[in-house]
Amino acid sequence: MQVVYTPIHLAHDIDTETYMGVGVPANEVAERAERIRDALTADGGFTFNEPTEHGEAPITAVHDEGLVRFLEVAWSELRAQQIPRPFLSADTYPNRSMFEGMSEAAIGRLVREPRQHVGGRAGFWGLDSAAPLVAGTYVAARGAVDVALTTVDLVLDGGAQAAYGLCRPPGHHAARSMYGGYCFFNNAAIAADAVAKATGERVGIIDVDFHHGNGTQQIFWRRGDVRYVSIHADPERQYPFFLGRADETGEGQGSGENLNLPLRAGATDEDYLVAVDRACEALDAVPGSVIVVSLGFDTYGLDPIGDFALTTAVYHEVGRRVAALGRRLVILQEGGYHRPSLGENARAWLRGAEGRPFEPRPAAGFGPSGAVAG
Ligand code: Q9C
Ligand code: ZN
Repeated sequence: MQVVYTPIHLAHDIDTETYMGVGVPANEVAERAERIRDALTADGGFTFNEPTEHGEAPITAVHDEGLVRFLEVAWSELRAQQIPRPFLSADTYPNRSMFEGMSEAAIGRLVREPRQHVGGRAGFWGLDSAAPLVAGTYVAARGAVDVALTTVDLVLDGGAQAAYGLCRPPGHHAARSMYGGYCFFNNAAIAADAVAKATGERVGIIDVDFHHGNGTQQIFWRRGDVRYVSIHADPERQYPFFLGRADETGEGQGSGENLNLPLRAGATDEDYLVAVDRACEALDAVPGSVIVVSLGFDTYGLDPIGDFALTTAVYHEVGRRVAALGRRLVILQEGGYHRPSLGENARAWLRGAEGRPFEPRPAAGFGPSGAVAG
């Protein structure tokens, strides 16, 4: 399988995130992508490509230009304002109740980007404090978009039946005018929009990250040309909390084009495959030749922030079932934070998507017990 990877992601060099006001060791770290790269290299069945530059136009096709400009200058503003922080995180967010009783028209006028303080600006553009921004974040996030768009090129122009973009930072929590949840630009949404425009066909997205892809849902909410289907932890108990429920189905042209399949804590391989079959049915009903996959491994049983119980073997089966739709696949990496298993889980999924068998490699750090060796 063709793979797109760039070391530019290393510039997004994160070691700490904030969780409920306290600094904790970061989950979304560079080692994640390096582990996956190493495992795919060792496998021998993957061909690596460098991304090509695709510029800003495909980004502003789905994101507000103000978000792009803020992310571009945020780090230098933090430094210029002499706020001694190892990373940028917001001070104040515009909670919706701040505007309670004001008309929609008034709110549209009053909720505006503060011109000066970077902590207020980060609150205006940001969803949460879990997406630390450092000196190299913007360059790395642009690199991840180029990875996604180069993966699209391999599928649309290169004749690949499936290709994998090792995007880092991930993207599915980033909405049109918002970053958050370790995400800055929505790689999968940018890719799906590019596919829709290039082919004139309808596009399906299947999001199998542990978390609901609120950003992707928001971006395509009213669009009839992109169907978004997501299997994720019920937002009653898990991030992003405020979107991802089963009754969110889209509006206008997008009415019926959004399908959320929330699952309980402890969801097993069997539970998950039932949801995968429902998701595949919804995608099978959409005409078109390309499906974008938002691929996460935070569904794994040992993931430090997920609460599902999936095993490596099920990823091979999920990849197989998604490929069985018979569409070309643009597979893009989202989350997954149990670092020792990431390489094996990626190998399992991608080999399944290519119809190749998967033999686990115990040497990768796992005994058959699933115990973590390294
Ligand atoms: N105690 C993705 O998987 N909250 N983003 C983490 C940890 C944020 C996940 C709380 C989770 C964001 C791409
Ligand atoms: Zn996730």
